[in-house]
Amino acid sequence: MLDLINVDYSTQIPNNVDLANDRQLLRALGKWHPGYIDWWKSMGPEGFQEKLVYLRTAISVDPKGWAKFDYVRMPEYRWGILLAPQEEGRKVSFGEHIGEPAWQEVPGEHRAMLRRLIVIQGDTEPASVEQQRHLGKTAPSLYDLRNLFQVNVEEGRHLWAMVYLLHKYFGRDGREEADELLVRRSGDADKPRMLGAFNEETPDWLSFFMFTFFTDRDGKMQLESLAQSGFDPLSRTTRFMLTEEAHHMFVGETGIGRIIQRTCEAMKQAGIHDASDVAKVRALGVIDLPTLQKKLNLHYSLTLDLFGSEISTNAANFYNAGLKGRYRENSINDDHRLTNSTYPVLKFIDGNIQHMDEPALTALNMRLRDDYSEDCAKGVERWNKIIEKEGFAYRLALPHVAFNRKIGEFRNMEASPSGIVLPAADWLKAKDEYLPSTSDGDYIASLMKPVMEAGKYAPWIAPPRQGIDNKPGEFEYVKFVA
Ligand code: BYC
Ligand code: FE
Ligand code: FE
Repeated sequence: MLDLINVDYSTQIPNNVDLANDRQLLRALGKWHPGYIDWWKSMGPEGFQEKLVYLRTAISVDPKGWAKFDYVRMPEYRWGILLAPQEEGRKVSFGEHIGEPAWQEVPGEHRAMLRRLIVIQGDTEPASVEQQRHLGKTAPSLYDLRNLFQVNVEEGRHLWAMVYLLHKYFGRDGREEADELLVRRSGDADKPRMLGAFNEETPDWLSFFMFTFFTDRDGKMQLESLAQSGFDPLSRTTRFMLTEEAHHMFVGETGIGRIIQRTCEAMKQAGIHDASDVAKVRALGVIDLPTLQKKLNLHYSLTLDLFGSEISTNAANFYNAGLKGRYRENSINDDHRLTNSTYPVLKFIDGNIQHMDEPALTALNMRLRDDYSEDCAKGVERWNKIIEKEGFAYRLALPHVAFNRKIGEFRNMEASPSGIVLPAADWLKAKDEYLPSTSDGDYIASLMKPVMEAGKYAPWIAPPRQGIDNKPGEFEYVKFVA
């Protein structure tokens, strides 16, 4: 067994940052690492720490072969520090520093802002691992169990990625922030994680798939924006993180897709034509589509809150400073300064939801949220294709952005999923039709019985079309005897 305290950091941590020759960084990481392992063991996947899991490990940044698959015990996973290759002559591509060479060191005037962005990004990564800590116990298959752990170890690596930046570029206060990242806890009353959605529970596998579809997709949008950063190490770090993020969203999209598939097959077999007949569908032991819609409503609205306020001077400052760009900044055809342009922002004015043109700079959160919604809508359409193909008229849809919000324009009002403004009393009456109720939660919980036999699946979810790493159906993704 690998000695976790006395790891040879220069060889045990896959890296392309010449770690072996950076004594100071090695020393700092060496001090941080035991705390990380303690955190992983106490807050990471419960009950499976000694099992052998078939995981991919990032070992290089070569697009053709950046990962290798093998059985590992999770605490021995080789969390690496990998940055996308440096682009020769890269320039700041937006904001007031546009055209200046990208920074290889922290720009002094923007230091505090930059550190805060890195800390917020870093805080979400361990938070999600904490939120998913208990799911192993109820996994619907070894395939899904392995995917959960894959997502978990990679979120762990994303924490490493941010801690690397803090240690390497921010000196003592960077090290203090890195320590704090191991102190906060998802859902803790005294030391919660920084952003709202990361303090919510992930009580069941339907939530897990919705989370990886919706919330990991916020990760994608935010990482894409940070990948534009004029601070080159942040850009290169987040660009590589995006390679891994694709799999997280795959897990969510295919997870929900397989649930839909299974439900439709069961309804067809039982001769049920009306997918909204919840009682009849539940009698089959599968997840009815209206409950899926409610879970979707919940996770989408929680995730929209992660974009911050529609109008934000923080966002304007991040952009002006060249620290955080727009989604696909470089393919947008404008001045990349935004000092004279506007953007239509959805607002709540005199009891009505309406668009208002606002200065584009302060509307950047809204713009990114719009890009996000568009991306989500495509995924929902792919789910609808499955329903349609199975011959049902039911449709899933994203709720209106004003629905169930706690941050921004719509935080002090209530709206239905279709965007109709509701008086508080009406909202309270209708709430259980829009969001998962206690009895919905109980029903889903009743289905969450683990299936731990290779090649077998819980009755509420269809098998995947393809194995991970092209493995056959019977493959033992998690080994219980070492
Ligand atoms: N909860 O100007 P405002 C991921 C605070 S997910 C609590 O509207 P801003 C992942 C805000 O901090 C991606 N507080 O917002 C996914 C500010 O506080 P101060 C994570 C909130 O700053 C799955 C105040 O309210 N990465 O990677 O423009 C699994 C006013 O805020 C919230 C990032 O988010 C909230 N929801 O935008 C694993 C990127 N929203 O400054 C991982 C980095 C706002 O007044 N972060 N507040 O004390 C950012 O770019 C920005 O901080 C935000 C907020 C977009 C989050
Ligand atoms: Fe992540
Ligand atoms: Fe992720």
